[in-house]
Order: sequence, then structure tokens, then C-alpha cells
Amino acid sequence: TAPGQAGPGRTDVMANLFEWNWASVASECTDVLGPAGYAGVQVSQPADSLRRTELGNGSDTVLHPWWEIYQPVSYELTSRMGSEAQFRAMVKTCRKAGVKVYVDAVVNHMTGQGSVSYGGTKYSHFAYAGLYDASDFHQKGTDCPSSTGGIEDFNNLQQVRKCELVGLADLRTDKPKVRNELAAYLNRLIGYGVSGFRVDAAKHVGQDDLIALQKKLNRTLDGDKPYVALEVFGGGPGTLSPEAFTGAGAVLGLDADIQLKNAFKSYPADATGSLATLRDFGAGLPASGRTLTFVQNHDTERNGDSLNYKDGATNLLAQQFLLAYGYGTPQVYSSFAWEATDASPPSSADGIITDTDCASPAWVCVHAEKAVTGLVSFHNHVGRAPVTHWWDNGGNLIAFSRGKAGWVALNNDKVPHTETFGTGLAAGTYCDVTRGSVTQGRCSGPTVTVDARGQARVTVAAKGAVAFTKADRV
Ligand code: LM2
Ligand code: CA
Repeated sequence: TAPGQAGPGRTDVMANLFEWNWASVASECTDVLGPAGYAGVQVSQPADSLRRTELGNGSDTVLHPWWEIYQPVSYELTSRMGSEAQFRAMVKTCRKAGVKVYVDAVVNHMTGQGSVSYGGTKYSHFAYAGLYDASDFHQKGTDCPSSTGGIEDFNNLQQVRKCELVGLADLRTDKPKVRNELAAYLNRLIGYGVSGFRVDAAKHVGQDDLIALQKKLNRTLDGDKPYVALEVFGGGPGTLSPEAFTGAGAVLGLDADIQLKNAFKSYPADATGSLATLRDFGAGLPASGRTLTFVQNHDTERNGDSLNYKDGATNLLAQQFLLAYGYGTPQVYSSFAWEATDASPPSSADGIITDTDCASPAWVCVHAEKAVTGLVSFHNHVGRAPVTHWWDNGGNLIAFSRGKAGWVALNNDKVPHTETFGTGLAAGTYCDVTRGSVTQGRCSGPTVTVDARGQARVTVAAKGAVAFTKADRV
């Protein structure tokens, strides 16, 4: 189920360019993602959505919060991120750059507020002209057993599936007509060259409806079944657990990002966990091949479950670990800077998202950092080689090999460490890909010398890493 080869030398690394507009995603595919070896890019929910026209009550000060896109009103592709033509051009450009496109698909619900949208669709809570009427939504009393019509108990199977998630009109995904509309939408995207989906609120759709929907989907332009990553957060019992959804697709690594946070940064603030625990990263979680892993996504960066860009060097180090270790299909998240949790992405006054500028502090381009692209290259070169030569100091200095293909050390301490490590690699001089790369046999950054016994004496900077593969020999 992993996305798989998308271009020369690529494996499965995905970037998640949350709320980047289509024009900016397209140029990033050509200029950065393709050349750096990313195999895929996840883009934001592309269907027409709520466009707020007035502020809500009390503390509400943001007219166009990032979450407007999670209230779709039709399957027309006019959105905050651009027009349908721009979306199609973006998919084409990315594919040409060797980068497959994965779409965030909202199939559980429509809106919970408003009557105006980005594409001009007129709607109300249970009525979407030419698409859905009240008979297409679960109703309080008949379908949903909670008194308010909302999900009150997230461990109650019927409520989770048939009540409203934060007041969002809940689609009857068990109804043939609804399934057909959803499949027509997703198949249109597949026809445009899309390779798969991040399925929003998949836990609230349920396994049976997700499987039935996928049976209606066409093959991608590459002839594959679309890759599907289901949003199912942990903590629910049995049927509601991420593990119970792995028969319906891959799942998002929403417990894995908690493990990463706890290893890299514990609380009280400024205390650190132990990288040494990551020897068993992913233990107790769904299988590697069924998990889309990340250090954070748009929800967890705000809700405290994960590290976020404000963690600076610690965040970059965690991204490096994720790319180096090999649990899950790794995804690197890049979006906009924020203070309030409901902030808008950089936009015009009417909510149209402006072009991404990675040089501006308004945007955070984690995927383009040398520390990260170096490890994307590392990840692609080591492939599926197993983790070997694990070494740790019991605390925050770790090192390991990926078979005989590559070696990495990571230091989450505030002081540098110098050690002699067994690397498992052949004797030679290697280019540290966290800071340099090899062009015409020369390394643009520091090198590491491995002796005849495979050992190397290496200084790992504070909050730094050293990594190289057998392809990085100079
Ligand atoms: C998701 N996964 O299952 C998304 O990852 C998450 O970001 C979405 O919530 C959620 N499911 C629905 O797609 C976000 C945001 C919510 C926001 C919703 C809908 O976290 O705060 O809810 O999108 O836009 C907002 C208001 C909420 C209100 C709701 C409906 O914050 O107070 O509920 O709209 O009007 C009364
Ligand atoms: Ca539902």
C-alpha cells in the first residue's frame, strides 16, 4: 500500500504542503520536491467550501480560519487554493517532476455553518443544490442516538459514525446515491492524475463504507489502486482503533507522532525525553506498511499532540529521525506560521490564499531545509534495509545503520558528543548529507572517515545529526 516509486531514485517520501495554493505547489514540485527526491505531495482539500462572511461570537477574530476548507459545499474544484484549471495544471506539473499528488478528501460530512462559498455554491446545512438534500444526511433521533445530534461519546460506535462531528452535516455514506456522488468526485480527481487520498474523519465514516467507496474507484494513471491513508486517531476501543481500520487502507500515524514528541521533548517545558526509546519506535502501533507517519500535521501541530515548527532544531531532528528509521511511509509537513490556533493562512482579505514564499517568516518550509532533504536522499538510498548497529548512550545520543547501505547519528542534547561508532559501512571517506552533498566526486560539506573495521570517530553537534550512505562516498 505504500505509494512506491514515482521517479528515478525515489521511494515513498511525501511532503504535506498544507494550504499552499495550487500555483505554489506546482512550482515547488518542479523546483524543490522533484530534485530533492520526494515521491509524493499531499495537497489540501480542493473542493469548494465555506467562505465566512462575518465573525462568530466572543473571542472569534479571524474571518477566514484555516478550517474553512473542512466544510465542503460541492465537489466543484474552486477553492481558496485556486481554480480547477490551476489544480489540474498543478497535478500535471508535479507528475512531470516525478512527484505524485495525494488529495485530502472530506467524505464524512458537508458544512456546519454559513451559506456562502469560494466557488459561489449556495447552500444550507442539509441542502446543497444539485447534489444533496436532507435525505442524504444522518438525522438526530432516527440515525443518531445522542440528544444533541452531535458526537458526545467518542467510544460509542453509532454516535461516532452517525452523529455530527463538531456540528458538521453527516453524510449517509451507507446510501448508494451518496457513495456514487463521492466516487464520481474521487474518480474525477483520479482522472486528473491524482494518485490517492488522505481520508478526513475516516473514523466517522467506518470501515464498511470506506471499503464500499474504494471498490468504486478507478485505477490511477499509473495503473495502481489509489493509495488511501485514513484519519483515525487513537484511543478508541476495538472497532474504533486505528489497528481495526488497516483492512480499509493505511492509517495516519497519529500515535506515532505522539511517540516522537515524547521521545524528543517531554514536559515540563524544556525537559527532554530519551531518543534511546526510539530503538522500538512504532512498537504497539499499526504495521509500518500500513502507516503514513509524520512528525506533525495541521491538527497535531496545534493541539499539542506533536512537536511543531516552533520547536526549531528539535523539530528538524525529529524529521531526520523519521526519514532515517524506516517505520511507516514518511511525510514531511510544511505550512504557514501561526499564533492563534484558528489563524488564517496568508490570504487576501476575502480569503484567497497567496503564493507561498519560503523566504518569508509567514511560511515554514520544513521540507526544503538541507537537514531534511539530506535525509530524504538518505531514505531513498537505504530503501528497506533493516536497522542494525543500534547504539545509544541511554539518553539522547543515538546511532544506527540501515543494513550496509547507510549510517546515521542523532544528538538531541544541548552539547556536542564525540564517540567512536560502528557504522557497518566499508572503509572510506563519506559526505555528511545533513550538511553537504556529492557533486562530481566532491563533498560540499563535512566528511566522515570510516576505517577498515567499519568504525568512525564522529562529533555530533548539539541538536544535530550526521548521516551518509554508501552512495555518498568521495
Ligand atoms: C478532521 N479530521 O478528522 C480534520 O483533520 C480537522 O482539522 C477538522 O476540524 C475535522 N476533521 C473536520 O473535518 C477542523 C477544525 C474544527 C472546525 C472544522 C470544520 O479543527 O475546529 O470546526 O475543521 O471547519 C469549526 C469550528 C467549530 C464548529 C464547526 C462547524 O471550529 O466550533 O462547530 O466549524 O460549524 C460548532
Ligand atoms: Ca459519519
